[in-house]
Amino acid sequence: MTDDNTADLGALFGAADATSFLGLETCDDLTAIDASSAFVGAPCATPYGSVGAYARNGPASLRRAIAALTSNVDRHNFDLGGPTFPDGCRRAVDCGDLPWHDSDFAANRATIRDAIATIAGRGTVPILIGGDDSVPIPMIEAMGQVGSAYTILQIDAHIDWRDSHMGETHGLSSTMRRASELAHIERIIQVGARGIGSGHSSDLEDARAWGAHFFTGPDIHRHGLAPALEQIPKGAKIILCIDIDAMDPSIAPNTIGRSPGGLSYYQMLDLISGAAARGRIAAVDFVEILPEADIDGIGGLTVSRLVAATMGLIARQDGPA
Ligand SMILES: [Mn+2]
Repeated sequence: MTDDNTADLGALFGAADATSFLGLETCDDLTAIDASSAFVGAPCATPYGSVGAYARNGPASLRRAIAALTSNVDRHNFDLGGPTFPDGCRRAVDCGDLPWHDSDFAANRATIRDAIATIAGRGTVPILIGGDDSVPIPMIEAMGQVGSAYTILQIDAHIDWRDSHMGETHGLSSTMRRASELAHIERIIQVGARGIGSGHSSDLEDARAWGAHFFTGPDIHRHGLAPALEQIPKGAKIILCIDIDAMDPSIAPNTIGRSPGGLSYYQMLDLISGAAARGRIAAVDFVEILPEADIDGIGGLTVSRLVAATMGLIARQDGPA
């Protein structure tokens, strides 16, 4: 029982205090990493001056949110039809949070780029946990050091095609525009856009002219997920860019850009597993995690469980070692 006399799931299951996500093994030396995927916290990359590093506590909040399940990591996960990490499959590790600076944004981006290139270069799928939505820009850049011809599946309430916002070209409203400029990004599929964001209609026109494929929030609710998944080429190398505001605020209120009409937990999971079934997940980010905006831990619960399920899907990509 906790101090306020409410029963606690962690106490019920016998969970120990967790300093790592899901109680996973930690990895301090990225050059020696041996895992199917890696939780990498990135509190900050290129924040806008008006708001600063508002999502800096995102990674720590997910470790806290799933701490009650640390003793249950090997139990049956009904989201996956087996244990999160099946026998013989490589497990995930937690690499902690990357160091960051509140004014040297180029240094933040270099830190993220180096970490992602090292991890992905070892055959481990990085799962970058933000931080705001500027964090994926250096991650997407880094993937060009280990491969080519990637498909991005972006799941987000916003399209992020601003060329610049408040004089900053590497901020969270420009993520997909910067990705589109990279030679190793072949295709961009964007799912979940809805309501009013920071983009202009001309940004959407630019994106369509580039060849980006859009499946809006209303499209998904009316026509399902299959049309979006069918746009992923068979055998594609996939970079999953997940802004948690893609989800409905009723299940993920822990974000700054809440927008009604969002996706459900199983629509998110089915998009991720559907992508894995089409090709191979090469890198993932979950961003815009703002625990200060959460309501009774509901968003932390949703996002941390989705990250754990994603780790399980990635562990299954290579099958037993
Ligand atoms: Mn967004």
